[in-house]
Amino acid sequence: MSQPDPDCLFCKIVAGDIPAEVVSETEHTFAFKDINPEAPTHVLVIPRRHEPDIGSLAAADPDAAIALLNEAKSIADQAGNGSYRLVFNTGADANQTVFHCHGHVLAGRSMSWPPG
Ligand code: DGP
Repeated sequence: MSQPDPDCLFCKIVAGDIPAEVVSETEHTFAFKDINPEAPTHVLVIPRRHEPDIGSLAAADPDAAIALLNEAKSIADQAGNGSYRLVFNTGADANQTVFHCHGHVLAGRSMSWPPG
């Protein structure tokens, strides 16, 4: 298991050092409400282990990556009618601002394509 990054915001949320509205906890994952919701349901699903993005998580710990996808579906299923968007902003040009892997589970409203 990799060590938490002491400078990482989401590692601090997993550790309970920064408060968050927790939605679920599993062996591999931790989920909490986004502080700036963009939909009626906007939950961040993250791995407990510190990896910067979904690609590095899948390479380092495939079980954790699969667990994250399963938990995202579970959260979306609880949100409503089966329609949801799962977004992994990856890299600064894709608007990733927190470099601890996270999937945005967005549901509860109609969405357009392409995203901005
Ligand atoms: P991204 O741009 O994909 O890196 O998304 C980061 C998200 O993290 C953004 O939607 C806002 C959310 N966020 C940032 N700081 C906090 C925080 O302290 N608490 C919570 N709950 N969410 C946060």
